[in-house]
Amino acid sequence: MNRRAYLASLGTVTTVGIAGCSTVSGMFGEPCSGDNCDVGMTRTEFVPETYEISAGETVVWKNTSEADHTVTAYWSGKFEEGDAEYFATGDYDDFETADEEFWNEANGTISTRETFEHTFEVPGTYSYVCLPHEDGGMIGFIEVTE
Ligand SMILES: [Cu+2]
Repeated sequence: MNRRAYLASLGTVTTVGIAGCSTVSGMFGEPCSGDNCDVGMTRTEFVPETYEISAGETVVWKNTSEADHTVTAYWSGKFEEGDAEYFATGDYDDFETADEEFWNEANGTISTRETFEHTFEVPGTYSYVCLPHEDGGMIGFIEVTE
């Protein structure tokens, strides 16, 4: 094979590879990779659905999809495991406020490539939801061990 033909075939392979990748991430989202985030998002799921950490560690969510999402903790008032701090994109203090702000004003979302983080001090299992995709089952869990 001469050099020109070799480069031409290389170019074809590379183009196909990139097109395949961007289609997958664009349409379906992708998991986080590297040190930038822990939980990624597809159009209708948190990836991974369950994420485990030790108390005192910080979880970073990143919207790795093309859709807007929320990360909204699924409890109100006092958390059953102790005085854990409530967490939600938009930094609301409770689920009712986050729910109202989203459905009335579309507030509290994170857009493509935006991140949200929360430090978990109290051990326990935390469930959270994406408000616009709750019906589609977009629910996630953070397992915090001692
Ligand atoms: Cu969502």
